[in-house]
This record gives sequence, C-alpha cells and structure tokens, in this order.
Amino acid sequence: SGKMPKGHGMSDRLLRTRKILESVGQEHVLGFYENQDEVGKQNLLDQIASIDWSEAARLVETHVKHHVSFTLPETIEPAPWYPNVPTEDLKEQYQRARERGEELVGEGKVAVFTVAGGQGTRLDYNGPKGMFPATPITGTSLFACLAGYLRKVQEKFEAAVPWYIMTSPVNDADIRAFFEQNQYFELDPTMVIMFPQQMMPTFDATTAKVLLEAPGRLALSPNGHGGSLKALHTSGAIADMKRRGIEQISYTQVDNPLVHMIDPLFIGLHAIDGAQMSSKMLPKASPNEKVGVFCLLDGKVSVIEYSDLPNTLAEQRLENGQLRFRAGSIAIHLIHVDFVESLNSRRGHFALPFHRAEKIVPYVDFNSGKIVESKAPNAVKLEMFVFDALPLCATSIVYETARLDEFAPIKNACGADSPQTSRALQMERAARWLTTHGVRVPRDVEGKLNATIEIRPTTAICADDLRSVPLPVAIEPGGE
Ligand code: UD2
Repeated sequence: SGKMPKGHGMSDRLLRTRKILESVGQEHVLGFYENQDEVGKQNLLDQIASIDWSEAARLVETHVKHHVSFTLPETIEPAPWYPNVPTEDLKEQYQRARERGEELVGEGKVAVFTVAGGQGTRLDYNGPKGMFPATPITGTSLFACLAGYLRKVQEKFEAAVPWYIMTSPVNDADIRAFFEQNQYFELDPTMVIMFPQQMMPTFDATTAKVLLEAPGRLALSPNGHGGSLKALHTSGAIADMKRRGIEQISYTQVDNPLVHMIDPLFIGLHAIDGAQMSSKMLPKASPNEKVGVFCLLDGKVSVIEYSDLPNTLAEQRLENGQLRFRAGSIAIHLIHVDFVESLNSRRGHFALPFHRAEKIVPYVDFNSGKIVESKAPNAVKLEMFVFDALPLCATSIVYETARLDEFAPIKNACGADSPQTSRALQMERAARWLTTHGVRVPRDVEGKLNATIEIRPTTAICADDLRSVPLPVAIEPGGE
C-alpha cells in the first residue's frame, strides 16, 4: 500500500542486470552475489554495468569460440617513408614542414596524448608505470620526464599545449593522486586532462564464460591502446580539444623517457600531406626485433605484428644488405582530431578490430568459490591496437627517426627494454649532446661511458638547447 520494500531500488537493478546477463549467457557472474555485503553487491553491479555486453557477446562468437586467423594479403610491400636525413630533393620540403609544424604548435593547435592505461605486468612494478623512477641520477619518474619535456616545449614555443592522459579504471586514482602530490610538476592543472579507458572481460578459453577474479568481482583488463581512439571520444576529450582549437594529436606511450612528444618536422610532414594518422619508425636492429613493421597492404599503410610477419619476409634483404621490411613501429603517431571522430561515428560498432591473446589468469571456480591457478593458458583476453586505424586512413605517412635520439623504452624488469638498458640509452644521448658542444666525455677502451650523465628535459630537449647552458669542459671519469 504505497510502501516501498527496503532495498527495492537495488533488487530492481539486480533484476535488470540479471536479464542483460541472461541474454548473453553470462548470468553465472552473479553466482556469488548473495554472499557479498552491501558494498560488495554495489561494486559488482557497477562493474557489470561498465561492460558493453552486446559487444562482449559479439566477440565471444568471433574471437573466443573461434580463432580469427590472420591471413596476409597477396601483395605486401614495405611502406615508403620520409628518411631521417633528407635527401637533396627533400631538403626544401623538410624546411617548409618544420616551419609548418612550429606554426601549428605555436598557434596552440597541437595536443600531446599519452597512453598510460596498460598494466605493465612485465615490469613487475607495484604501481602505474608512469610513476616508475626512470632516469639514471635523480630517479625521475616517467610522468615527471614527460611533464618536464612539456614545460620546455611550452617555454620554447610560448604556446599552450594541453596534455591528455589515458588511464584505466585500475590505475586512474593512483595517477591522479601522484599528479596532485607533485603539484602537476609545475604544469597548469587545467591543461592536464585525464580519462580512463574501457575494460574488457576475460573469458574462459574453453567455455567462453566470463571469469571472476574474486567471488564478487569480474576478471577485467584494459581493452588495449586501440581503446584510446574510442575513449578519446566517449570521455569527452575530443569535444574538449575542439573547444580549445586543437587539430592534431601527438600520440606517445608512457614507457619511453626519450620520446619527443612534440616534433615540429614530423607534425609538418603529416599536416602538409593532409594525413589522417601518421607514424614514426625506426629501422629494425635485427630481423627478430619485437616490433611491428610498416607495410603496404593492398596499397594501404599498415602495421604487421612481428608475430604475423613470416620469417621469409622478416629476413629478406636488399642488395645493400639492409632488411627489406625494416620500418619498425615504435608507437608514435600523429592523429587528426576529425579522424578520431570519424572512427567513432561509423555506423554499427567502433571501427577497430580486436586481437585475441591467450593468457594464464587465476580465476574463481564457479562451484567451490575457490581460486584456481592454471598452469597453461586458460583465458582469452581481447585488445584493440591503435595502429589498426592506419589502413582506415585515406592518407598516412611514415617518418624515420633515429634510435639513439628517441627510443629507450622501459618494458621488462630485466634484459632487453629494461630500466637498465633505458638508463644506458638516456646517458648515451646525453653524452652525444654534450660532445656536440665540445664537452669531453670519459669512455673506457671499449668506448663504454665512464660517467653517469643525466640532462633534465627542462634544461634541454634537443642538443641545440644546450647552447645557452653553461657547460663543463669535461666530465670527470667515474663522476656524476
Ligand atoms: C608496443 C607495440 C610494438 C612496438 C612497441 C614500442 C603492440 C602490440 N606492440 O609493444 O609494436 O611499437 O610498443 O614500444 O602494440 N596501453 C594502454 N592501454 C592498454 C594497453 C596498453 O594504455 O590497454 C599503453 C601502455 O600503458 C603503454 C603502451 O600502451 O604506454 C604500450 O603497451 P604495451 O606494453 O602493451 O605494448 P608493447 O610494449 O607490447
């Protein structure tokens, strides 16, 4: 008689949720719902509500129950690129491009964008990767390196350059707190815009059921860096860019302390050619280096993952001994704001495809409620890759950069692409910059650096910036 039963809103919500889950055959995720306390119940329903279940159901059919096999098209050619050092006939074009790039940055039409939503599992670091101490002397974090770079850019170009950062629901709060604690590294907080990417459920590889990581919690993981092109739109970041008059997005990863977040030449080449999305490449160090390769597939610039590139092609050499397919992707892109919009406004679902990865994921047994640790890959994770947007472009250019100048990623706890290799590369670049200004840098007989060197990005983001800095005649051997 007019009186609502207690918890009515909640049970209503539960009913609605159950209905949605039943329609996609995933209602088992509510199996331990009643065992949760009120907060636990709420959290589980929130988590379920954050998932696009019709997309999940579609992907179960195409990617979980079946393997989508990658088939190389008939014609595969290396993609052409603009060389790092311009040939005679390109010199004038490069000059114009650099000027155009500087103009666009100066007019405040370029934003920088860092993808930082990954889980960084290979680094074995307890926290968001951007908080990892990266530099050799001061142990400055990756985020602080990037922030320092940006401050220097704003100072040099006397321009406002907003910084968009994609987090994930897993690390968003930690990253925001880190920026707060550090007063946004002296950046204007209204110019640093963070937004989380979407999560995807993890599926049981044999039953295609969504896994639980705890009785009251789904096993979710970020939907890949390709999810950034969706999250830019759904988060309102693109609308925010338009309000600020941004035209181009300079996309880089959080893991590379040497990255040039703003590169006027690259920006100009991309803008003058009217490209929608462009990329930087590095010549691969060896046929089996684990980076994707820029190819022309049916005439479209595309990245073929290293695992998909047949050995016979990976090892092909030109007459001069160089690898034929050597343009390695280092995940640096320029993206036109309108292109992101177009990817999100195509009819049907978001334009990028998903990739399937089989992983070992601990999960809750649906009968016992106990955690099971599998020894072999038991789960399917689904991710989108940002470079899958390249073949959707009408025009896309590739520009070659120099390895020593901007690639020192931190990915693994040890071995290749580790904090140790990154620090060594950071010091090599600093040493090279100092040498160009006549500073003597100590090296042992094998040419190995015999000093620890660090140049803050707020001091210099290119060798030229050191011109106005008082420099020593020589660095002490063994010194800092
Ligand atoms: C990527 C490229 C590789 C090469 C290399 C250069 C793929 C599959 N491979 O390898 O070809 O270009 O980078 O460094 O892309 N991230 C998110 N959300 C996610 C997943 C990742 O924001 O859901 C971010 C992550 O925080 C990091 C970046 O994307 O900044 C790279 O992610 P990764 O470690 O998965 O890519 P990786 O190193 O396998």
